Amino acid sequence: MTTPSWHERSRTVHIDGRAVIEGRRVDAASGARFDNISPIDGRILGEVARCDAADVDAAVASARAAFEDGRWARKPPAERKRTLIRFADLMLAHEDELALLETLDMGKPIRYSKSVDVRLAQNCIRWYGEAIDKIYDQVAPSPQDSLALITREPVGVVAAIIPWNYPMLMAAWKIGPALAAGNSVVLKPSEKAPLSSLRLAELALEAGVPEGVFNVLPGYGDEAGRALALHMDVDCIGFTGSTRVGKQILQMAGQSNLKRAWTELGGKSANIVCADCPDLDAAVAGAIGSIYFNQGESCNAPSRLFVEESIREAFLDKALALIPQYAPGDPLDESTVMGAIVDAIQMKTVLGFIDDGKAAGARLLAGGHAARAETGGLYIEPTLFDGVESTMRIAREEIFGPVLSVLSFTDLDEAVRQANATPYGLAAAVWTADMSRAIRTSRKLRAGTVHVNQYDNDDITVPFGGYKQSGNGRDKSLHAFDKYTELKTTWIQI
Ligand code: TXE
Repeated sequence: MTTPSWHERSRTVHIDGRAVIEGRRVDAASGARFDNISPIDGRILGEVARCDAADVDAAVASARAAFEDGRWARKPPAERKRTLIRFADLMLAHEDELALLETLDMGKPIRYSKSVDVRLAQNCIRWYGEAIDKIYDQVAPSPQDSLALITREPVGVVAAIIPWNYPMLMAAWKIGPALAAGNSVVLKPSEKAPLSSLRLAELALEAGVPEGVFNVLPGYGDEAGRALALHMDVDCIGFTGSTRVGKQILQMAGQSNLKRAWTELGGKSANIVCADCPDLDAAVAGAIGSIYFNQGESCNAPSRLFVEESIREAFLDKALALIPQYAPGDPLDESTVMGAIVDAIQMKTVLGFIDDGKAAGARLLAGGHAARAETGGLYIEPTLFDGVESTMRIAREEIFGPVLSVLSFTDLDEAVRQANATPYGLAAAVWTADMSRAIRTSRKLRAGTVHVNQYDNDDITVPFGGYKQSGNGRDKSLHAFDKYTELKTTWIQI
């Protein structure tokens, strides 16, 4: 028997848009729903529960009760570990289904949903599961008549609000450390891509995460999201999304119960290629591959490329030769590397930036148009502007689409100054064979991650997050536990 194609499977995959509260699939209390539209071809995948404040109250009450009775929080760490590893195993066992839901929901190519999103997400859950029974608390250097303990405790009920660009992975980055540390979680996925989060909650239950410990509420930001951020019984909120909404999240945390609030926000990352870069082909492939990966919908996408003037032409020749490989294709075809833009709003935003670049006088060398309109889906050609000035909007604002702005430089210090002249500070890169220069430059770049002679290599072992208006706190690595735990001092008189 031959394996059915992704297209065939896409017609039979089970879509359930109901919320998960207290371990059960439920409609929104109001009964309201909205259509889930696939950007691949405009088809309606199904209906999704439009949760609001009433559902938030129910999910938070369920999470609180689970936390208080200790059904998860007070389990031995080794037991939480076993459950989370089972959860990761189940994600792998269902990798095709999860990959398909992700691709249908937000348009990324199936090859990456499977080889990147599901793989990294399950690895994240597994890694935090593996870590939790290997972390020791501390004994302070206390006097002889005392014993002072410094211990970590789960913070309680954690709300996680995530975006649509890597829905499953962003869910894993939040729930991995939060659940491992013993918290209860209420996750609100983006209204644009809720399906994988809902399925994850079912797999978590099947793995043995107790009811009420992991709830998922699909819905809109200004309804379910806002109610979570303002809730008086949520102890901590982990947010990934736009800087605009990140600022509101911090305000709402302050306005309500001072819940701990962690934000991972936008970026306008600079990629600096010096004339002495060790391998020009690798620098071109890194720059092009990273900006067009995920249709440019990555918070750390290197959207500003600073190339040393003496190699600009050679660089551009090679870049333009590569770009056709990134032409958008059918996301359900395994050979496709560039998929659909998430929705009509994002499509309009990106095309608006392209018009803006043209009007401002940047030279459009590749792309610049919508594509594959005959499919009924939303696609944009990989786009490259040369001759971009730092003052142009396309060089200053986050586009979140497949648009690369090339700026050239003759003085590295000036390039670094311009690289830092942004409200953002998520990622940056420098390419040079001179290691002293690389280290000096990476120290000057004000970004949470600096890549040297590569762009996309990193893994779960290192922290991810931003300086400045790219947010606070860090996802990934053991540092993420800082966000989801409280430090307790216990001073014992002997
Ligand atoms: O993000 P939002 P959107 C940037 C990117 C993109 C722009 C808009 O530039 O073009 O943001 O995308 C929830 N209270 N990034 O509109 O609105 C919302 O429902 C509480 C960068 O999707 O920030 C979703 O779950 N929650 C980013 C989440 O917040 C609210 C990734 C993110 O939505 C809310 C995504 C409110 N008032 C977009 N309003 C990155 N850097 O990774 C919205 N939400």
